[in-house]
Amino acid sequence: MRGAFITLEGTEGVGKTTCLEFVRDTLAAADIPAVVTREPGGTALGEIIRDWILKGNHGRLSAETETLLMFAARAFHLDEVIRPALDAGHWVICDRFSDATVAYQGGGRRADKGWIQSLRAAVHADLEPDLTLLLDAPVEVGLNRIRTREPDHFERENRDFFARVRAAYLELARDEPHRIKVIDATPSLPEIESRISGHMAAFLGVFSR
Ligand code: T5A
Repeated sequence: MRGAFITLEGTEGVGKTTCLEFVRDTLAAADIPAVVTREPGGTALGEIIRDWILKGNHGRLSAETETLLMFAARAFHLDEVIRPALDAGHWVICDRFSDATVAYQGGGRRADKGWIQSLRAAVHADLEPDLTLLLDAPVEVGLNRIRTREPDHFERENRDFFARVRAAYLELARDEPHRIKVIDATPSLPEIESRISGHMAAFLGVFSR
């Protein structure tokens, strides 16, 4: 039986990477080792694409080019890391996946969402996350948490851009409530972890190994 595919999503600084560690520890406590990876990234090619995009030393990068680069990195990531791990029965936890493209390039950059969904179908019609934890907070909360670091290509965007990203994420969650669990990311970390624990317990109950 293939392993479970879990993704974490949300706008900048909401705590995905912090919570990912907690998800990994929760699985480890249940004796389920997991492969942890991220997007864009997770492979040598993906990390090059990530580095190139996030550094932002490019000229005008259109929403469409950005989208295609995300899916190029994703297609390779699926072939090299995600599908082999799942097929071998391992669980995979991924920091962002295709929902991020719908939210950032579709919502934030206003690339055509129908086109993005067709790319999604072309690249991984056979595979969607089994569980997505969407950390949600007002844009200012996340941006405040990361305000002391040097902003990357996306973090240089304005508040309206992130409001559109957040709205697109919440729309996805409304469309797929069984897969996408929205977690209020504004309270303290222990409170958020307790909510994640609840979702993980329910998920572990239905996803038999
Ligand atoms: N992207 C990605 C696209 O545009 N399209 C795509 O298809 C994909 C896959 C990737 C960028 O690429 C874009 C989106 C992104 O802009 P990234 O590093 O994955 O970059 O994403 P970021 O959002 O930039 O990651 P961040 O590190 O900024 O945010 P996280 O992971 O959400 O936040 P985290 O865990 O690092 O926490 C940030 C700070 O907040 C503190 C932490 O200790 C840390 O200092 N914190 C809290 N503080 C108080 N209370 C809490 N509850 C806290 N939780 C965390």
